[in-house]
Amino acid sequence: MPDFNAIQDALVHCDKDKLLGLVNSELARETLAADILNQGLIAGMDIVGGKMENGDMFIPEVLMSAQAMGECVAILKPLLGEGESVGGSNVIIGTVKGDLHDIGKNLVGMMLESAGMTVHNIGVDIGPEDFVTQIKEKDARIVCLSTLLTTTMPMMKQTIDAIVEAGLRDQVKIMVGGAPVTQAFADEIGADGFAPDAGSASRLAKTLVN
Ligand code: B1M
Repeated sequence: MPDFNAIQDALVHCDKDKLLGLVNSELARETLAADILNQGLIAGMDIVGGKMENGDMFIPEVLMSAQAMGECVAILKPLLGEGESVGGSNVIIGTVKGDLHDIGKNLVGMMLESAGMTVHNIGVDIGPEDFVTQIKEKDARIVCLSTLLTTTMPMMKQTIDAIVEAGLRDQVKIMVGGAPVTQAFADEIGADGFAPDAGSASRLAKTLVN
């Protein structure tokens, strides 16, 4: 039986060495990478979020957990295949201005890459004008906007408005996501699609380009 609780516990206690050891031993036991990610790491990060909210964990500790998770995700990355591939689609993915969260956005980028798309991960705290520049430079067909903060959700609308103003709206499909984002919000701001997690983001991207 996989021990996802031990993975969650090591993540919550910011114990990177233990966490890496646990992830590697689950892989050696042939536990699926997607299960380690979803039931171990993402579930553990939810506990971290609750503790952060209650004041039981502070920013430096949360950062250490996030960094440890990032290293584990890098190990899992080659094993997170997503079925049939869709080549040739240039994707820009970034976290909108004012927001520095990047783990979920990076996971979405990885899933799109494993679906065969060319992904340009342009980072965090990206302003509308930088998205516009990158769409032009990379000749993008899909733009993915991520945010985890309710305070930066309006920045998604501002980014879409800037893409419209730059005359690029017909060139790109725009996907939005991140914990506070909903389908209703995506509709309200004029996005082409919303996905609640990395797996569905990859499926949505395939639908949008076909
Ligand atoms: Co922050 N933080 N944080 N944080 N942080 C949250 C988001 C929060 C919910 C914690 C809490 O209070 N419970 C809260 C937001 C509250 C709100 O706005 N409603 C919060 C806050 C308040 C803050 C600060 C303001 C704290 C402060 O300074 N007082 C600050 C903001 C800094 C800033 O951005 N300007 C801050 C800082 C940080 C750290 C730097 C310490 C660190 C980030 C490190 C990093 O990313 N490199 C951090 C972390 C780690 C979290 C939590 C604990 C975990 C986030 C995470 O990585 N989850 C988070 C609480 C939580 O989410 N439970 C929290 C795992 C990740 C796999 O999930 O990112 O949701 P997620 O991504 C999912 C889906 O959302 C979706 O797919 C992903 C994979 O399945 N998805 C998309 C994401 N993007 C998508 C795009 C798509 C489609 C799907 O299409 C385009």
